[in-house]
Amino acid sequence: AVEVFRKDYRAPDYAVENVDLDFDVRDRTTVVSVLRIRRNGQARADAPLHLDGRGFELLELAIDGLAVAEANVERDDERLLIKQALPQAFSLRVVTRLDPDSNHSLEGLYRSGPMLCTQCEARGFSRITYFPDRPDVLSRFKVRIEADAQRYPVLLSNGNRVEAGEAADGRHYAIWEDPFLKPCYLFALVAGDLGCVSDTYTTASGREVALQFYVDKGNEGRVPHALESLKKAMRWDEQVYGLEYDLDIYMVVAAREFNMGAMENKGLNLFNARFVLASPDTATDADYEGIESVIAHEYFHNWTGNRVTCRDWFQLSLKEGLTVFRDQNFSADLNGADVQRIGEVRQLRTLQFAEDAGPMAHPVRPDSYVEINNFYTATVYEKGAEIVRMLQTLLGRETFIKGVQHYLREHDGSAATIEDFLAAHEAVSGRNLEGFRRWYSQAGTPTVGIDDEYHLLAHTYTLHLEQSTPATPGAPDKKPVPIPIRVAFFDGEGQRIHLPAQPPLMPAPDLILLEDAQATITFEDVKVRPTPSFLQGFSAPVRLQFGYSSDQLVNLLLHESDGFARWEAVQRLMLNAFFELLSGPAGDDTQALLKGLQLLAAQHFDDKALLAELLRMPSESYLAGQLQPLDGEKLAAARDALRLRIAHALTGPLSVWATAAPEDQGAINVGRRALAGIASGYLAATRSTRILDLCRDRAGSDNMTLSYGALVALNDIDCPQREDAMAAFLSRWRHDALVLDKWFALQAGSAIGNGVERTAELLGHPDYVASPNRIRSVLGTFWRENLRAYHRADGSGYRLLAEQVLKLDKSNPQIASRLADGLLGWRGLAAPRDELLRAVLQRLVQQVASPDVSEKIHKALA
Ligand code: HT7
Ligand code: ZN
Repeated sequence: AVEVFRKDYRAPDYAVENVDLDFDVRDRTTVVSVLRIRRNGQARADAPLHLDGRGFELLELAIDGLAVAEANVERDDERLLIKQALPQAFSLRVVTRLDPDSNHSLEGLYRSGPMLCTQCEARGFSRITYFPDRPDVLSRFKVRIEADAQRYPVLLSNGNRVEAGEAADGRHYAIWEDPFLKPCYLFALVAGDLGCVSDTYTTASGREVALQFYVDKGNEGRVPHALESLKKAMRWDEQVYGLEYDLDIYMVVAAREFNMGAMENKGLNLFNARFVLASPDTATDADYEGIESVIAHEYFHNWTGNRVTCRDWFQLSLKEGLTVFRDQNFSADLNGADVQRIGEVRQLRTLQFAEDAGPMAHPVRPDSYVEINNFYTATVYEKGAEIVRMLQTLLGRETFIKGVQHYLREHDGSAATIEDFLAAHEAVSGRNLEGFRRWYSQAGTPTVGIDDEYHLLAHTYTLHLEQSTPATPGAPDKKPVPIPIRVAFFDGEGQRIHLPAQPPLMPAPDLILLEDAQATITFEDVKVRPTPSFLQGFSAPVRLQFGYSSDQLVNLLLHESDGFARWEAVQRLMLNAFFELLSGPAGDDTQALLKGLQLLAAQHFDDKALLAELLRMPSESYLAGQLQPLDGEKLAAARDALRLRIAHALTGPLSVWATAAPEDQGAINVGRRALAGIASGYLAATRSTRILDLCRDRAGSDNMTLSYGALVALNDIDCPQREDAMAAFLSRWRHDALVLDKWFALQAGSAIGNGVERTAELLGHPDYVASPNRIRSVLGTFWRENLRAYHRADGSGYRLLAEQVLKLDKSNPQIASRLADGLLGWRGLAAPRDELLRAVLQRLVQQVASPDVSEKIHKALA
């Protein structure tokens, strides 16, 4: 595999103006592709034609009706070069034969249950036919699909269906035309036997759009939530960004087998079924929120990604960071900003900070890659969204939205760069974003250290700030970045103290803008020592170090109005207590946490969902990122001890919350259920029979949030109630793949017994199938959330994961590569685990074939 560099970008020599595709679906599928090609102005007259293609049989290759001679072709496993003299405009005909049934990579054309479907981003189109598979080649597509009418009654592609009819031998066909220019990664096709749920949406300008959801037959009743979410997203984009949908039809197809969450193909989204299907008895409240946000994300791509796409894959965050930011705002507007933000930060810190600190660290706009699929990362997506959020903070929301609109207008129908996006914001704001660009080009999580000094006599309050970014692989020297730090100050009783702005370092009373490596701000006439609340709303993706006292943290927990800041305070208290319990018995830090939580429990809370978040313990995987060197077994034991301490200190309120568990939908009940789940989790740790019985009974509820919450609470407790509840759940839901995934995840994540042996047994369970969702449920949960088992000192956890990575490496490299993330961090492990894992990697690197896995392991061992 070769490394591709951003600096080597060259505009394509040839444009593909029209793409005519004919899919003849039989045991094998034959694809006839006719391309109308034109040499671009800047290209040399003798420029060869570069085409990408792999994994199919080539039956014909002709230019303007004449077969291309072998002598004029240079070919390897991945591409083909036509070197003969070419006219300025010509037609290329390529005929290929595909075997979708044996395509387990789930890229290109593949089978998912009763349908054939495609996944083309990033380079899947070149598994279908020879084509310049790069996002800056934009074409108009026309697609004819012919297939057996009984087996594949539904035939879909992008755009509008312009013709359909019967064909010979019980077959039928459909022709689709997409009027919009698009890169081939947005091409999609579906041929299947599916149920359909339809509706309509009227746009702000009064156009009627048909909405169609295609799902496995029998699942139609689980579509309404996704459908409603789509309509909400369409309305929100009109109201907030003034963006309307542009085709007459919007289709969503739910696939059982899907490598990621969903795909924004123009007018024909393909979805992992878990982000479409929901009913109260099968999906948790978290699943409902996930569906709403993924449906919105893919819809928002219609503008940020499809109408304006990326020039090359280095610009991926141009569409992904911006679209994540947009879907985050949508969810915050719909469901409440505080809890939404807390979830975002938890995810960013757990996944992205870890990535930034590991061997795969890369800038949001990477400089090079071996396998682009390895760069669909938390850095490109989530850190990319944080950068867009900071841009909005710096420019103000109104100017920011104008900037996005300006960018879309300027680049509509073309492929753009991150630079274009920033230039649009400079144009509308008149600001110079030179320093800000560094956020895109520099890897690593900046640390901001703050010290404060209060002079009792002089009544001055001084803040000393400094920033630094740690070295990342291949990038030792880092420059300062502009960091917006939202801030508020409180007195000892939790009353707000208003300190004045001090431009340019403090452009507003609630915002510090740290642009240099160091800065100092002094406030005069400050009557009492303030408790500062730094980074409200998590205004920048940094690690903030400030020596908060326990009293200050409790003060913020109880009195801050910013939900994120309250959560941050309790996280710090929990972390302090965790570290105390890691190295010895409970002491002052644990006492401070318990006191803070008791005071919190006595407060009145309308927002039960926020209260649940404040009480939730940091996850094992988050804690893993805080502990160097990492001993997973010790970590899990200290976390268990913390859970038990909290349970004993709060038994009264926890018991009240655990029992208030309503089944009905509705926002208030979502919060109550979240609280009931957290509360029963704590109480179960005390092993009280009453709560264990309650959880066993609740696990049989017809509300999946309650049922699953009860199982989570029981999951680490070795007791008959758990055994009974798990067995009943399995027999009730064995037939339902999405719910069964939950059972598998619970088993793989349980702290009971030998988790390595149990996980290995799960892989041989009669109900185990190697679908991406099931693999993630078992192996993803095992390495991310069961640190006690995964990091066993005998190295058996590492060996198990490596075996599975190797197995998948041949069939589905994308999934193999995701799992391989669990193997990369050997340097941060406590002995003897570091050497055991390194040895596993050294063996694995000899055996793997895919560039996906191999790129990561090479970087981990470097
Ligand atoms: N733009 C998509 C990213 C993607 C993908 C989706 C499904 C399967 C494989 C994939 N590779 C890349 C999804 C998104 O971010 O919206
Ligand atoms: Zn996306």
